[in-house]
Amino acid sequence: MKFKKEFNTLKYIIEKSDKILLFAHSRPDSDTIGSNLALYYYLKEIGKDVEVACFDQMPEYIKIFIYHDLQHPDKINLEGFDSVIALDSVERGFEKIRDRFSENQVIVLIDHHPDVKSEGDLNIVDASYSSVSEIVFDFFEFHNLKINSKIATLLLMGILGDTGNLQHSNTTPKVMHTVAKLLNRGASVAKISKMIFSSNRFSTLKLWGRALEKAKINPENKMISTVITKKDLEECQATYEDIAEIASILNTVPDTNFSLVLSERDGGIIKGSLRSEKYKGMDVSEVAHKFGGGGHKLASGFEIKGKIVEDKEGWKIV
Ligand SMILES: [Mn+2]
Repeated sequence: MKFKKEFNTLKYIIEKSDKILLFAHSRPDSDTIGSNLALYYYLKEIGKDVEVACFDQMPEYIKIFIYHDLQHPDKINLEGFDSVIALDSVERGFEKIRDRFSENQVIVLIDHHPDVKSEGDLNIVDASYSSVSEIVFDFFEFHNLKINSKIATLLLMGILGDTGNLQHSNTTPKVMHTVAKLLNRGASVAKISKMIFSSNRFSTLKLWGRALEKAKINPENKMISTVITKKDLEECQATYEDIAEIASILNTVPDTNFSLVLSERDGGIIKGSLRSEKYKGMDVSEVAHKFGGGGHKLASGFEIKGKIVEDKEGWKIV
């Protein structure tokens, strides 16, 4: 197992801390919530004073599964914590509060995103992990910590979320073993499948409809792409959260190499989300880098200045 030394250090840090802050990434997903809450319940169990902080609240589809009040970082006393553990959030929200901690507060970073440049006092960062929930599971297993069914369910939720229900190429044999172990510890598949299959809001489906209708395939590079304007979001009463899945859906079309979803954001920014599948043999992070972005081989993103203009012929970026 990787991170033996780090897992020992983390356990030591936890033992020495009375008050611990956990941190989830902005617009939280099931991995950041699953890993944060799994650790939260463990730390509570051993008598620690713990809070989970995040700049945003939990999305509806997770709320129907488990509810937890996430603390806005501006509304809690950050100086009061002995240590802080940022899970899945290193450069996705945590950088905004990082400088507000002092020298004698211990900072732990646990992440699986590539291109993570920040460093804490302890870094457990590895892009070969499917999810932070998988890393947290390894920590529990390494120290033989009790994984009850609640913790098992949360970690499984995180792993399923980040592997697209074990469909993405990050579903390694080790992930499958971890899933089996979590099921053995009582993770509730019924609960999770209910969450997965009842998670689509009406607004999400309407937005998907728009995006799929506008999709086009470039025969040269076999890119399948579409656009979402602010008007689309307003008319469907959808949010940015509803955009996430579209790039993956587009990828299911045979004979395409990768997908691109361009969506209008505030301040004249267009966000590009790139996705591909391992069998397609494409590295979308190369495309993202060309536009000053970054990410994984199979999931990347970038931001450009511009506007999406639509007319009878279709759409273009100006
Ligand atoms: Mn993650």
